[in-house]
Amino acid sequence: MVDQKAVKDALRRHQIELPSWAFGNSGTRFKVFGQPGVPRNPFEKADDAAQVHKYTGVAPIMAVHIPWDKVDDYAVLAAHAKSNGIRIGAVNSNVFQDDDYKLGSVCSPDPKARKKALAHLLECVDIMDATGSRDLKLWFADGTNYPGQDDIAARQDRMAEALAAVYARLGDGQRMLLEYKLFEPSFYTTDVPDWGTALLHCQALGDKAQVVVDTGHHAPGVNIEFIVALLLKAGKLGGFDFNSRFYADDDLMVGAADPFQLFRIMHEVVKAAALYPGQQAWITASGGSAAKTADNSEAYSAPNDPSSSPDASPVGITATGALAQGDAQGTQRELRGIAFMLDQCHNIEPKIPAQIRSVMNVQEAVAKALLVDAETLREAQLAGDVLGANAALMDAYNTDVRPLLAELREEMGLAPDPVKAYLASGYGEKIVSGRVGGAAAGWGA
Ligand code: RM4
Ligand code: MN
Repeated sequence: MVDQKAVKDALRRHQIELPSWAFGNSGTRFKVFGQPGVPRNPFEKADDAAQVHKYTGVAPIMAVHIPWDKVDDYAVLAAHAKSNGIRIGAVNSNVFQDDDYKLGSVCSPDPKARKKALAHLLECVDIMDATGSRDLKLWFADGTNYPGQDDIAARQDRMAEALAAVYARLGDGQRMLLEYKLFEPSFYTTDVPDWGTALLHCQALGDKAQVVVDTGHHAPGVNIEFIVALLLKAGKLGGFDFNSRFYADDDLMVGAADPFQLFRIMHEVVKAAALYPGQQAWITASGGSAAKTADNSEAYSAPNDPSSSPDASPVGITATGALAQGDAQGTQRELRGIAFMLDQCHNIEPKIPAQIRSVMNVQEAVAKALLVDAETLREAQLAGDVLGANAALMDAYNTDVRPLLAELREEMGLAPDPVKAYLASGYGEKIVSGRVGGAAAGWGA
């Protein structure tokens, strides 16, 4: 049996980062349907993000996108966020919306375009200094449309050169997260199309460079949890961009299209003790002949509460010593602080409730992953009990965790139903009547 209190403790500690751009207008290349009351500047985006945190209690971070969130003084923006109970998270660079980037940014054959792109990336690190952000998130639209258009290998060299220059500029406690994407806007090659390419670059750079997995950036059918498991093992998973998709990079609400996939991903995260810094280690299936210890049922005990799990091993070492200790500790050090970000657009649904729903969807997947009975699963796996092992996973997935989450919210002093509480608050009406005049924020603004 899994300890419910320990599950709740873990859920309380797991934080989700919101994208500023989810609060602005968005659409497809066919049409942007504007919504009344959307923010007109980054300060109003922070106000809206703070609402999501207010009703969920686990989303105190807002990522920014530059120049969409350009302000005169980023320290003022950070202070504004702080006064609303949130902070500024990842700084997302934007080297894809300028005429100079027609042939790419850091990979462009044109040295002027490369120089301009690099200057922007370095400016983003300056912004991190001002906001106190830990993460620089790099996504490049770079690529080519036609065979022969440019030299694939030479473009990799240009990418590596730019990344190295940015890496050298990072300060203590700052990381760069490299995001890959299969295709779009380029249709023949993309310069960072997959996790292998991203990982090679990050490995060449060093500890402060890690990979971001955007769940919408793979070919259909790709086993994302496998990628997650390997990046976790390598200590190179820096963060997620969560969203869901039916076809390509749909940017729909996370957990909407395939909640089972989200659960499988979070199962890997929980197993790797990477849900939050200091998460107590999970018992792994690679335990081999490792002896069962007294604290197996406490696999999710609060990490800072040794009394709840007297036999618990230090963070990074499984209770059974299942992983080689050196590996586990090394991996844990690299993993500290995976950014669980949302990267979504709410084209037709109201934005703030959609973000609240998305946070709830992530929490449901995490709760189910935490409910997997580690010991039962491990025993079945080691015994070659295919059906038993699968059942251990499915039992957790099929648990209705909504009552547990409602209870947790009440314990946190929150309403049990965050969407309902937000809708009843009148904030939605207030921004519609209050935000008149000025230009609504949106893609490219
Ligand atoms: C890209 C990628 C980035 C996001 C932009 C808006 O496809 O997912 O993370 O910042 O879109
Ligand atoms: Mn993304």
